Amino acid sequence: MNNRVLVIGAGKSGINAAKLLMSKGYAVTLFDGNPQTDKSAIRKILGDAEILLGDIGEDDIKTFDMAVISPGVPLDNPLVVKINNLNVKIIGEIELGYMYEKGTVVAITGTNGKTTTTTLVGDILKKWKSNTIVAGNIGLPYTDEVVKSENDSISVIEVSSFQLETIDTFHAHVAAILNITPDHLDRHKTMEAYAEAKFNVTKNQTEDDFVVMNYDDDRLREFSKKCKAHVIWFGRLNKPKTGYYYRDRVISRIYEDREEKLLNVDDINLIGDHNYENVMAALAIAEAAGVPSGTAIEVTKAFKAVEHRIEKVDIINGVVYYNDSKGTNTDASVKAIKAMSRPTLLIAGGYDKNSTYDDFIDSFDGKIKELVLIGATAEKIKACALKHGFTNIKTADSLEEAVSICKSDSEEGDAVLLSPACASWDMFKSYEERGRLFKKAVRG
Ligand code: UMA
Repeated sequence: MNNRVLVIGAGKSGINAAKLLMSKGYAVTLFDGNPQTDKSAIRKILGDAEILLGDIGEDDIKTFDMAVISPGVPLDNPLVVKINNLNVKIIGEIELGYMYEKGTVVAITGTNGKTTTTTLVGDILKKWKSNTIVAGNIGLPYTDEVVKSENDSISVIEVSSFQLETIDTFHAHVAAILNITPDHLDRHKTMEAYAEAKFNVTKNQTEDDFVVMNYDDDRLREFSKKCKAHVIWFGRLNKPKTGYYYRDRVISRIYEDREEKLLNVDDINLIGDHNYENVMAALAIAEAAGVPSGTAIEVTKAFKAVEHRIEKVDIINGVVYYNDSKGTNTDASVKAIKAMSRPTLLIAGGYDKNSTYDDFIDSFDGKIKELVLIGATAEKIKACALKHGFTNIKTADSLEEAVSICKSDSEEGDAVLLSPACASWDMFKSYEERGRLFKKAVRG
């Protein structure tokens, strides 16, 4: 690597990429397209690093040997295009982190279930090897955590399609693709391009590696034909010849000639079929990483739902409140709705990612008794719901107002679920902020 590096995006990823590069002696310029970015907050972490806001001219770009981009910066961003045209090498922050990786990598991607699976795999591996690292899209930048890696450590990294677009030498000994359903189409444009980005997680894998994939996903079955790594399947709707299989509340390990019952899902704290898939994926990843199955099962039984993922907030006047703020696409929200066992008042709506909502509304299936809409997509979702004959809809100007509508319209025995089916970026900084505000409003 060369001397002058431009880091694009002054969020969590960019700041930590800059910090890592500076610690290695590089001259770093941190750039953010938002002219309002608070320089003083950044300086508290990066000291005297050069910070540029707004725009950069060609002459300045030419002075850099390399650029590192944050996941949220699209490759068709005009600055990124300019940098490319000027032949300055561009890598993503995951690739940068990998340059300093000393141990083995487990990389987990998929449209939904990434964080739950990554957290569970992290817990299992930590029980086995205390120097396990958990990082990535989960909210802990890889560039920050990788400095703790050792020759015998394992880094469990949650990787998004955004992060996978810009890897080069990144090599996962164990990769996992949990599922691929429509998401982020505003950025990737087509499902094919989105899937290709996810497939990148297997880039650089060899016959000595493993890839864990969902046997119920046709796209992944087709893709498996091209994988060099050994595939470990997990399935719920279809039984793989070998791999993991969930049926009648039991998860089993299927071998060519026999089946071994591993776990009854009534003995775990997660609910919903999608979570049983996450558990199967985690057990498969642990197996591929070499963890004894007894250890993996013991940790799985003790594991609790991750914050913002169908997280039970409280029971007030007989109404159960669930925070599923991580329901940032329709598929995730459909799963949350399916996991509800009571008549449910649903709060949905948010940032518009060019999604369609037909499947989401279809999944209501008599279970949703009222829909309270917020955010940029409120009118779009309302029109779709009316088209499907669902009429009990209210709109609110804020999340607090939506919670208060649900409080007055619900009755004992109901559930109130925040599962927006949309990203949060129209009204909030992140889905975490949205989820925390929801919890505050519920308890307030
Ligand atoms: N920015 C620009 N130009 C652009 C776009 C953004 O300058 O064209 C600037 C913004 O003004 C902002 C900064 O870039 O200051 C934000 O960078 P970022 O969007 O990459 O966000 P980070 O704070 O660095 O967080 C990122 C991930 N965010 C995204 O991918 C959008 C976080 O995933 C991740 O936890 C974090 O890195 C640590 O690795 C969040 C996410 O929503 C959870 N991910 C999506 C998802 O899970 O669906 C992919």
